Amino acid sequence: MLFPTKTASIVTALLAAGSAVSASSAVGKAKSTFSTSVLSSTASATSSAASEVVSLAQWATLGVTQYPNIFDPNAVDANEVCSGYSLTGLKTTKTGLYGRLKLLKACNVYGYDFDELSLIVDYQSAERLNVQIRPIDLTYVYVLPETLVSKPGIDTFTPFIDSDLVFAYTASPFSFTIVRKSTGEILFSTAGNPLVYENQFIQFNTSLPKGHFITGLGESIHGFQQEPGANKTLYANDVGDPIDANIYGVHPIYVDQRYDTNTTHGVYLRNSHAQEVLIRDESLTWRLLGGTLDLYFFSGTTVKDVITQYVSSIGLPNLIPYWSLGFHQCRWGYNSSNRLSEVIENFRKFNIPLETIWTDIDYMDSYKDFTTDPYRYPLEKFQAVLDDLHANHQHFVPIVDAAIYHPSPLNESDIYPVFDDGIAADVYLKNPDGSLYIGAVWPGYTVYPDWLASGAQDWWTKAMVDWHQKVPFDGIWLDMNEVSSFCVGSCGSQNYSQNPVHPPFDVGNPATTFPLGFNMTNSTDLQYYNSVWYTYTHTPEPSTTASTTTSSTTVSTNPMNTKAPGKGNINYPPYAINHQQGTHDLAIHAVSPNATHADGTPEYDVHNLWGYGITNATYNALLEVFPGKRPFIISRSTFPGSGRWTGHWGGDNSADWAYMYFSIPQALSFGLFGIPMFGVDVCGFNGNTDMELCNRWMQLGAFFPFYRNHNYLGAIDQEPYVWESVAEATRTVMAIRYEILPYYYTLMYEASKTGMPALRALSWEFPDDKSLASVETQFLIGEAILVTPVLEPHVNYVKGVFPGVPDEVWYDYYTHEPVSAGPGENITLSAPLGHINVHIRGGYIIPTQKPAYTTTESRKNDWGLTVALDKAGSARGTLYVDDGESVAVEDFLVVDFVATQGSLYTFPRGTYDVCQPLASVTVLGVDSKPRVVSLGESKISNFTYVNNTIFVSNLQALTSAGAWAAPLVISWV
Ligand code: MIG
Repeated sequence: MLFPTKTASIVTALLAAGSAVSASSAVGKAKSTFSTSVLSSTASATSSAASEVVSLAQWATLGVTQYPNIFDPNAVDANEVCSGYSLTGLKTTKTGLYGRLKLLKACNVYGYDFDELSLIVDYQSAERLNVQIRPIDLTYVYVLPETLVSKPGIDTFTPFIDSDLVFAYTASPFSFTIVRKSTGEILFSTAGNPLVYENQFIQFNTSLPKGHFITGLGESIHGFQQEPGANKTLYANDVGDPIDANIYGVHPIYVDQRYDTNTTHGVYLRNSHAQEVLIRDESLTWRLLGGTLDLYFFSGTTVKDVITQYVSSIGLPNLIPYWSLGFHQCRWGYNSSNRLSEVIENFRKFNIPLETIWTDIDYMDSYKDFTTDPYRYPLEKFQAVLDDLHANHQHFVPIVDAAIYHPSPLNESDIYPVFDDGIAADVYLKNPDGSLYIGAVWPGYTVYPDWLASGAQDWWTKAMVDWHQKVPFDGIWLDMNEVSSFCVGSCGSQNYSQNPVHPPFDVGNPATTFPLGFNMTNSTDLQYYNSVWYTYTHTPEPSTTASTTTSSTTVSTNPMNTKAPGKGNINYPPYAINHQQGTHDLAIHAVSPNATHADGTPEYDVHNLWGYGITNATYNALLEVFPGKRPFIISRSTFPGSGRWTGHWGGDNSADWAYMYFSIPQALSFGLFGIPMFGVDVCGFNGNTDMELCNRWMQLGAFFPFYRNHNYLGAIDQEPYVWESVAEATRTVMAIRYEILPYYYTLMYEASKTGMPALRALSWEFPDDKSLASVETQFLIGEAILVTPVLEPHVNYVKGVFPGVPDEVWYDYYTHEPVSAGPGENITLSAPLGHINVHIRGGYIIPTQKPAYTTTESRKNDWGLTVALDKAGSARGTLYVDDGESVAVEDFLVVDFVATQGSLYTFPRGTYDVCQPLASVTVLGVDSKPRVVSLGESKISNFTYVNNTIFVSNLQALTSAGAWAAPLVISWV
């Protein structure tokens, strides 16, 4: 039960009164108890008409205990007991090879062995080779449709001779090897291990060189490198960011970074099933619970090459709207429209830029999508808040949850047209018997859109378009789309008339934890800490057994094949993956694998694509809501290709230093996954943050593409104005972020054209320096800006390396002093609280614009250029400008900058009109004071020269036609 009577009435009274008192702290005092029936009944008032509200019992969430194979010391090793296949009838085709693989001897290790497979090798382009292996009899095999997930195709006819990659094989037992032609290096080899291809278990291995450096394979909270011993479970999971476990998204791609031999390459497995990848000293083992082997090898030879090759083949990321680079404030617990406007005003009062305010599920009427709570967010008041916001060039993004509330047929006033429309259009997932699949999420028992149903898009688009007329949002935040369900199986099938039911656990309990190193003398924090308490009890009940599916008539010709063909046991597959949830049942916090799509596909085959489906549908819907404008979406669950429609946030991290640290490898990984618009919950989601952590994090987050502060319902407030020091640190860092927005936007544009993300690992930019491979405490923005954040408490310094020295020169962003560091030297930089180290790389020119409160306003400000000279006195850079919002950009401007031998040249081209003048130019690394500075023919008298830096300002009068209206030459001699 969620709200015992007394607490519930207090909460309800507070909410109805629109009180600013946080409901979360009151709710937190509720003592949690669980009844022994499926539903526990308690008198509780909510804003819905139901007077009797029940909670789902906790045991309905438990599932059936599975023993993850990777933990089982007695687990059968398929490599030991299976014999593999033998290759026959190999033929060359126009683009590669075709052959058949015959099962040597069935091993039935975790399923039914397929007798015969086809092998297709395609030389797709000079840099991409595709190896496909799949059963000849595809009756029960899910073949991922090209219409659903892009399938890299054959670019142009490439005679094999052009390919950098070569497919070699051994016929029996079959194994294959991918070799780089130019160097002879083996990139990938299954030699020595059998191919195992069963209906519910496919396994292949590749050998890896000792000391390998593998990155990718997500989503998980993990260091950047997938080191030997790492086990990656790839199964979309609604869970609060555990370390080293499966979380929201699935990205079966890795980069094998090889130094010395110039053989860095990438491997992508296009498959939507649950997977596990085991990385060991000299091998990588890939296990799949179904589908086909559709492997792509990208030849590199640098990581940047692999990224652009991979990302352009799965789909380039969309260009984000300019405004989305502004700062976003969110929290779970903005429990009234009054509170929302108070927060917006507070940002203004404290002069901290706020571009976008977000609302979590608090705004909804009983947690139903496309509704607003009549008491907490009365529509007219809410609309007034949003009108004000828009008048001030600010934006609004609401959460939209994945599941759709199922109204109770027993309650005539339980009306939910969105649900009814979906029934009419037949767009919900079903049980195998054709009845509705009914799980449970926040609103109670819910149904789930089936993105494979033909009417789903139109239904979703209509819901979005209609709702936007009432609640003028600017973008959409997609949550719970793994897709999550709080109970195992279709628990609502017999019970939905009890709706609304509460979730089977407490919500909003104030966490009693503070970050590592939390300073207990901080009286504000401590007071709060002492004022909260939390009790948790539970009475688990034995679980029910869920249904299974097994059927087939095809029989193997192999006498050893004792297992039945068919789909197998899809709810409880023989190979148990390490799904990081309670009993490891695949249906915990997820719709059950036997939920069925319109075309008959069980969720088992496409679970990892649910979030991808809703993202695609939302993108299309937003194109209707905002014709011609770029949709802005942040989605929790992602898959290869999601970047075409959405950005991503790192999910439910904790307000702890470790999670701030992990935000960097997670961001780098998402760059590689083709989703460059990435950020995490700044200051931390779960648990209470504190002043020091939030100070450091607001500064670090300012350099991520997506910059959003968000936290948990029960946690203390953490808007940057809550602490004076955080407010100050935030203003400082936001001034930098907004100043370099033209540079950042140019990088996001580049990402949308090439796939190369804005936020980069040092090793990507300096691919020859092996010592940089594992650096994940620093990162680059593009090629030119190096960020070295403090990631630990109670220090006033930070250590960092400066790649490329002594050939490269790095200037302190604030002082313009060049850094003095030796090659590979980890030097100590001063980093008092409120200061983040940022360095500009010599050789680069950064276009800037004077910061303002919103991006709309900053885009109207004067321009500047920061020219950081390299050792030879040269630099270059690029600027891309457009209207910041059109999908089909007609007018744009590209300006190339070159500085050499005492002159800076600008080369604008394009039709986008920029009327703001160029106000200032700052040149770093000038050896001696110039006698004359001039712009074209005009001499400029008021320049200054300090610290080897020339500051030229007040150029407006000379560039009043617009900074980039014509080429300029600025010289210093
Ligand atoms: O079950 O909407 O990751 O950002 O605040 C939790 C409430 C549901 C999970 C999201 C989080 C969000 C929260 N949601």
